[in-house]
Amino acid sequence: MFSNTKEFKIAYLKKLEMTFGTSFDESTKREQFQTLGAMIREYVSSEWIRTNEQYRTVGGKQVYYLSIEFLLGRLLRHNLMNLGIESVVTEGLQELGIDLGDLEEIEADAALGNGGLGRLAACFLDSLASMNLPGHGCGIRYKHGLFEQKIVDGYQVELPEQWLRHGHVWEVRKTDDSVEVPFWGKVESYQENGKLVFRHLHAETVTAIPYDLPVIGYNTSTVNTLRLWSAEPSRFPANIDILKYKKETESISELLYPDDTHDEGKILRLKQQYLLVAASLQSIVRSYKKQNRSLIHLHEHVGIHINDTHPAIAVPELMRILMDEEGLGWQEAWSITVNTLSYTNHTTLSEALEKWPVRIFQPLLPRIFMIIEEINERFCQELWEKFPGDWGRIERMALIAHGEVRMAPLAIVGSHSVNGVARLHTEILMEREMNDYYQVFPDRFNNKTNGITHRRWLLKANPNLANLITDSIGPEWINDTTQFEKLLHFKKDSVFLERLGDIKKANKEKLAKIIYEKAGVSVDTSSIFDVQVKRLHAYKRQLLNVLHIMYLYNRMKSDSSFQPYPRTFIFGAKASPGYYFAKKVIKLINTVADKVNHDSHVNDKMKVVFLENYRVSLAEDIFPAADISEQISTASKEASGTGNMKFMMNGALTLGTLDGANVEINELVGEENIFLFGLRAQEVLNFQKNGGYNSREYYHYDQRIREVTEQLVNGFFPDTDGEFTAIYDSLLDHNDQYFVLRDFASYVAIQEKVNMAYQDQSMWLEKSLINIAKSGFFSSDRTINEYANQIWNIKPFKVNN
Ligand code: 26V
Repeated sequence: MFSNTKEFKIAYLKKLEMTFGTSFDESTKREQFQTLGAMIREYVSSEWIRTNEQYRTVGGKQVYYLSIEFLLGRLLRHNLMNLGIESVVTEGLQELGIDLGDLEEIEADAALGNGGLGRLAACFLDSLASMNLPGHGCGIRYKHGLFEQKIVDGYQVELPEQWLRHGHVWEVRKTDDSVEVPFWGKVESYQENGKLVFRHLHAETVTAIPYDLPVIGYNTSTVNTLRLWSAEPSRFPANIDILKYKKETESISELLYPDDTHDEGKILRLKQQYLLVAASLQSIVRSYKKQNRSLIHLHEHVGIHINDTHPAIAVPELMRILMDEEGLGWQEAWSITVNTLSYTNHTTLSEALEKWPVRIFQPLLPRIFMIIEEINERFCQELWEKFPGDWGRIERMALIAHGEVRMAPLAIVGSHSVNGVARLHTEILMEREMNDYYQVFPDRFNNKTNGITHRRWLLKANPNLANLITDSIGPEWINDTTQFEKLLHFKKDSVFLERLGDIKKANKEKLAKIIYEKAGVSVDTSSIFDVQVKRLHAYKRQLLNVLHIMYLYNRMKSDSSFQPYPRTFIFGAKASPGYYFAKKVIKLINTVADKVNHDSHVNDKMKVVFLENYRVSLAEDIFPAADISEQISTASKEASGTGNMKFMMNGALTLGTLDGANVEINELVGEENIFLFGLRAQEVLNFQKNGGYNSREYYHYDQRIREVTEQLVNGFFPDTDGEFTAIYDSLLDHNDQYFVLRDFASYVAIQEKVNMAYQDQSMWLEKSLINIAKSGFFSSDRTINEYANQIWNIKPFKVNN
């Protein structure tokens, strides 16, 4: 299509005129962006077609990653980079007077996810394609992604997100591949040729329309597919209120995680999950059958991955297809199902473990419910034989109990592999949370420590650091992240370290500009950039971070000899719209920021910044600029964390608890190159099991704690009457479930160590270098290789062109 700048320019101008019927001089930035996007998509289409064709005819086993979230972010520069045409395009545009950076800003983030789980899915897609692995994503094309956050008067305000307003240039609508998905109705059974058959009658059907996105591998011909489903009305059934039906149908793919505090919201969420599963499985089976293969061998050619429990209905749905549509018997269908499916758990928090009331589940998905009942019956029978008389165990382990369908147990029983996402997390699953199941299926459980794509989070987000690495150790690290370790040769190389310091400084200046533009705060780029960016949740303890800032403020006000090294505390976080406590913490951060930033006694030494609307594209500017990575969850609560890995890869030092993947970070970099504090996971779990923690004691014995907690409620912050009572109560009346006060002293002490350490710049840069050098382990290429070899049994397949 084009192989040099000149050809690119000609093709680009022609495309722009043809698409928009306008001359280049008259065109808007948006038209210029859309033109470029459309061109790139066309550019990959022949490779996309070839990949699909060869997968169908000569390729081996393929895997499908079912996920209710894909947090893709922007795709323009990522795609250009992976295609290897970034410089041709940049130059061509430049010659036309266009800055690629400006066009990039036009693209809306595809924010079809909340946080870590969705971003992990996006990183995995990049690794699959870049390593020539036949792996595709299946998700939902939400009309509105995660809400846009505004901070008004210190409060979070949620605006509907509108990423599709101008269309999504990367997608292709595939009407001909649409499938029907039935809800409600009744199931009838009757005998046919001596066999019991089932029919789903009077169902309300919706049409699932797929929109395909190309997933372009780095420097390879592989183009995999992310298929996102959208719900539309089917042939309008007779005698119904058409408008109501249309609205109800379209609402299925309207919103990410609709509010599910009421039954109506619960029904909608369950509909979303079934839409994803039923549409994806039909489409997978359809394309499998095109290969003229019998479904008896499905698991030899197809793997289906259940990302958290949201797609766990894949277990009964695959059983339904194999039995009701393909006529297989139970035993045969069950063995194919278990061998095809695998499941990842992403959290042990009980409020996030899905359970559906039978009264909702059964009428909405009547045939699926029947199959779960049968799976449950047979499973409980097996348990009874294994543990005769142990009623308690059977009740704990049943898939349906106390009027609820339990999704995690369904996924465990119906999959051949169950994995956690970091070593500690997997241990906690096996030894505690899922120990009952581990005893029955010890071989199913395994660990796959998370990873991140170094192509987006280093090569793209931090080009200067990427260049320094390439200059120093050659470019092989891009395809093989074990090469990162070669950087260790430069530990004592002052020229290298100085360049590393300069790059960090430049990245901080870039972020400082953004901070000034977005938040109106000017920050000192020689201060320590101390960053906590992640979803807002009590267990992640943004509160501990703010209380420490309040303590520093108090001490600086009362003791003029106390002169800590200058710091900029940076926060970014969205709170779930119905999560009262989390929203109060956002208000508190902004209230403290206001106080600190306007107090001339302290504001040359410290600033507090809350960056609104934290999202993938903003994250790409934040990670490269951080000095300190705050990973301070209550030990045992964070399954893995992946932001911790992004910071590390960009040379920030971790300040954290021994939780999630911080455990592996610590092991890799060694205790001198990380700042650890706080309770260990085992201690937290013991307190939770046996009691013995009394937060009031810490309040009484630690004057610093007394002062900061009292300031939440004593008018210290003007016009905040009653504002922070819930926070105060959580700490003192509800015994501080997340051990904030218990870990406070240890947190203050480690922060003092950070102050000392930062003042020896060459030492600091050496630590930073060691972190980068050891971060290769956290490439999602490593993670995906483990999934491919140990769970999915898929092999790289080089597409021929
Ligand atoms: C989500 C929510 C949303 C509403 C408020 C309550 C609540 C509680 C927990 C969750 C977690 C959902 C699952 C999830 O996103 N887990 C994250 O998965 C990441 C990728 O494996 C992992 O790095 C994070 O530690 C884990 O929290």
